[in-house]
Amino acid sequence: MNNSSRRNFLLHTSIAAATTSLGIGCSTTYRTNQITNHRPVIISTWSFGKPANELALQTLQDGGSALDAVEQGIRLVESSGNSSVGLSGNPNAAGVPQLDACIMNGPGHRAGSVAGIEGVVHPITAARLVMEKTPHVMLVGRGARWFSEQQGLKTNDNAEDKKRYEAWLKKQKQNSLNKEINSDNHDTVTLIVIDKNGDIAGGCSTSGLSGKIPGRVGDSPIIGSGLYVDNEVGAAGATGLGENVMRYCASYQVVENMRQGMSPTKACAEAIKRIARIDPLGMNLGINFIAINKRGEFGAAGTQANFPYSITTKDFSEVRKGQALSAAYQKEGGNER
Ligand code: SD4
Repeated sequence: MNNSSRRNFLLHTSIAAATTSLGIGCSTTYRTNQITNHRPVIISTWSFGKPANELALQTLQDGGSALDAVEQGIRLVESSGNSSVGLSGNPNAAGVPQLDACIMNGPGHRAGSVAGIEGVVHPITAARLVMEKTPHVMLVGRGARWFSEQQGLKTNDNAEDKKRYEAWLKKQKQNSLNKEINSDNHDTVTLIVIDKNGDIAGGCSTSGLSGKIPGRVGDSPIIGSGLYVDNEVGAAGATGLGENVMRYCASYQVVENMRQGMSPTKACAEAIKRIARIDPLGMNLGINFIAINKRGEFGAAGTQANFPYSITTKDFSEVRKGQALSAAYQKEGGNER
C-alpha cells in the first residue's frame, strides 16, 4: 500500500468507526457496515441467501471450515425449489436447466467451477470437487456431468420435464431471444464466508439467464467475474446480468478497490461506476455486488434501487439493502416460479 492509499485507508477506517460508534452509520438506502471483531461473518445475495447464511454459520459452529460453510449454505439454495438456482431453475431455450457454479478458497488461492452442467443436483459440490480432485479449475457441459457422475454426485434428469418447460414458455411468450436481456428472469446465490481466523471462502450457483441460448455461460462460474477471493484483502461476488459483469472482471475489480483502501460498499459502488462510465448502457446494467474485507466489514451496491443481500453473524441475521446507484427497480426472481 503506498502512503496516499494508506492515508485514505486509515481515514476511511476512522470515519467509519466514528460514525458507527455515534450510531449515525445509517442512511435510507444502506448502512456503513463495520463490525470489526465480529468474525465469523457470512454475506450472500438476495433475501433467499439468509437461510443459506444461517446454515453456513451452523456449519462453522459445528467445526466446519469456511469452505464447508460455503458449500453447505449454497447446497441449501440448490435444493430449495428456487427458480434461478439448481435444477428447479428456469430452463434454457431448449427447455433444459443448464447450471453454472464456482467455489474459491482463500487459503492456497484455489478455485473450481462448472459451467453449462445438466442434471447435477448440487453444482456447487461439483465445483468443489473440480478444485480438490483435479489439476483443473473449470469443467464445462458434458465433461462436467461425466466428472460429477464419476465422483458419485446425485443426478436427476427429470428437470427436463416437458410440462414445466411448456409452462415456462407460456409465461415467456412476450419475450423473444432477440429481445434485450431481461433482468427479471435470473438471480444467483453468491455466498461468502470469513471465519473467526480471517480465512475467506466463497461460492456462486445459478441456472443463469432463463431462456438463454444453450451453451451460454454467465459470469457466475468465471473466477474474477462472478466471484473473487483474495485471502489478504477480502472477497466480492456478483448477481445480475452476467454479460455486464464478465466483460469487466468486476468482482476482481471490487477486491482491488478494497486493496486500495475503499470500504466494501464503496468498492462495490466504484466498480459499478467505472463500468457505467465505459459501457454504452450507462447505469442500465442490471448488476449488483456484495463484498467483505479481511476484518469482516461488509457491504453491497447495485444498479438497482432495492438490491437485497443477507448478512449473518453470531449476533444477528438479516436482509439489508445495498447502496443503490440508480432508481431502477428489479424484483427478486429466485423465489418466484
Ligand atoms: C448470469 N449472473 O448467469 C447470472 C445470473 C444472475 O441475477 O445472477 N442473475 O448472468
